[in-house]
Amino acid sequence: MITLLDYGAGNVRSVINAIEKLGQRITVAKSGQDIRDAEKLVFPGVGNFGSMMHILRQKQFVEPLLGYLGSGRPFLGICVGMQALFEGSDEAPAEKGLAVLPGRVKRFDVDLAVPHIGWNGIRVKQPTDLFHGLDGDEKFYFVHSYHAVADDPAVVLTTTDYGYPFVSAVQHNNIQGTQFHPEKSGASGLTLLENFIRKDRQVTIPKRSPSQTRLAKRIIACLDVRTNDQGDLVVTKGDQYDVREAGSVRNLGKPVELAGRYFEEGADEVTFLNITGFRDFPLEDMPMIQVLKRTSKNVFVPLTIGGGIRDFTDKNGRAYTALEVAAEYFRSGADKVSIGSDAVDIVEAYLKTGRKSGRSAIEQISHVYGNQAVVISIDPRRVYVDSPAQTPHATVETAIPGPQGQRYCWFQCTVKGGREGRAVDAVTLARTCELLGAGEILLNCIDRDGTNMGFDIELINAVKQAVTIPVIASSGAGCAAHFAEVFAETDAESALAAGIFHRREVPISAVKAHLKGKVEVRL
Ligand code: 1PR
Repeated sequence: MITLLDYGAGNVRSVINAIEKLGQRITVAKSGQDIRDAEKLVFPGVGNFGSMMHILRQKQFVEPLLGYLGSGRPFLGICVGMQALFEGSDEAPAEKGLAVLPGRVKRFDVDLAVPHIGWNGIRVKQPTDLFHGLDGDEKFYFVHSYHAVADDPAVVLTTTDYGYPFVSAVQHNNIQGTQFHPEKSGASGLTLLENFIRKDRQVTIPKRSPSQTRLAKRIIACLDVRTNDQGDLVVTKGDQYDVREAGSVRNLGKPVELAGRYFEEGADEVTFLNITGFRDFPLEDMPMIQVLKRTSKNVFVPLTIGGGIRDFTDKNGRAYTALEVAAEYFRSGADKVSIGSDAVDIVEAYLKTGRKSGRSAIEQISHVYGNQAVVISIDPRRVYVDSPAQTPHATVETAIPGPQGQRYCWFQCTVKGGREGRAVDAVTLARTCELLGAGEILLNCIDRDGTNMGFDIELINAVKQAVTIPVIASSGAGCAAHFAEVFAETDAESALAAGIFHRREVPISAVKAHLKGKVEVRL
C-alpha cells in the first residue's frame, strides 16, 4: 500500500492515477497518524513553498513527517515535495523547510524563460534503484522556477542543465526525491514510479549519461471542446474560429479518446479548451470535469484546461470565484489552467489603475498553485494601419500587407471566442499578465487558425520579445515544416496544433521526426 501526502494544493490526482495504473492501491494521509503508519510515502508538492510548509505546520504534519523520514521506510518527494526536504527556500524566506538535507532552494538565475517548463534530461550521479530499466537518456517533465542547491554532493542523485546544472533528483538512505514529475513523464516516469513502488530493483547507474541535457521544444495537441447541436460533447475545430460547417458544429471526435490517442502518439502535452466556457459556467457544465477525470486516468503528460475560468454567480445567487473553478479543475486532473476572456478584463482593469488588486484570477490562482499553473490564452486578430502614428498600440512593420496595402499592424485582443474585440493589444496583455503572475502564454491567432498557412511569426516574435515566461505558438500549422519554421524564426518554447492532428494529416511522430537534428525534441 502506498500512502500519498496531500496537503490540498495542486494536482495529486495524476499521482494517484499513475500509481493505480501500475496496479497499486493508494491511500491519502488525512492525519499525522496516517503518515506515521505509512509503509511507503509519496509526497507530491505543487505551487508555493511557503504555502506548502504553512499548511504542513497547520495540519501538524511536520513532526510525523520527520518521524517517517527518520524511520528508514521509503519516501519519494516530487517537485516542491522534494524541495521541502531542504532547509528553506528563497520563494518564502520566512518559512523553514524540513531540513533533513543540507542546503536551500533558490530561484533560477538564467537568461532563459522562467519557469523552466518542459521535458529535459538527467545525468545520474550515483547508483540507484529508481532508474532501473531506463537507459539514462530519457527526458522527464519539469515545471518549476526554483531548484535545490544541496550543500552535500552525496545527496545529489541527478543533475539537469538549464543555463547551469541544477539538482534534479536527490537520494539519501530511504529518502528519494525528484524535481521533475514522474507522473507526468509518460512511460519513463511510470517506470520510475514502479521502481519506487516495488523496491526490489537492482541498484545501478544507467548506461547513458548526456554530457549536456537539453530542454525539448514541446509539441502540444489542442482539443477545442463544446456541445454540438445534438447535445454531444465533441472536439471541434474552427476556421478562423468559426466551428460551423453547413450550419453544424464540426465534429472531429470524442475528447477523452482523442486525448488518449495523442498521448500514445507522443504529444508532449494536451490542452483542452472549453470554447463556450464564456457562456457555460464550467461548474455547471460538468462534462468538462468528467472529461478531465477520465483523461487523466490514462494520459501521463501535462494537461491544461481552459474556458470559463472567472468569477461567476449562478442563477441561485451563489457566487463562485475563479480560484474555486480552477481548484475543481486541478482536483480533476489538470496541471495548468488557461484563462482567456477574463485575462483581457483583468488587464483592462489594471491598465486603468496601474495597481495590482490582488483579487484577480491570475493573482489568486498563481498565489495558491504557483505561476506555472496559470496559462494565459490570447486570441488576437490583426488590425492594419498605414503608420504607427494611427494607433496608440504597439505596431509591427509587417511583411504581409493589409487589404489596402497597409504596411503596419497591431494585434488586437478579443474575448468570447473572437466575437468581441477590445482596446488592448496582445503584447501589452502578455506583459501585464506576466506582471500579475501568469506562468505561460498560449498565443493563438484568429487570422491563422485552421488555415494551414503556418504560424504568425511576426505576432509570436512581438509577444515573445515582451515577456520572459514561456510562449506556446498556436494556430495555422499545416505541415511539419511549419514547426521547424516557428522554432527557427522565433524563441517560442512550444508549438501547438489542432486540425492537422485531428484529421490525421500530419502525425505528431512525423513532426518530431522532421524536427530531429534541427531542434531538441522528446522522441
Ligand atoms: O475565454 O477563458 O472562456 O476561454 C475560452 C478558450 O476557448 C480560449 O482559450 C479561446 O482561445 C478558446 N476558443 C474560443 N472560441 C474558440 C473558437 O475556435 N471558436 N478556440 C476557441 C480557439 C484556438 C486553438 C486552436 C489553434 C490551433 N483556440 O484552440 O486549437 O488555433 O488550430 P489549428 O492548428 O487547426 O490552426 P475563456
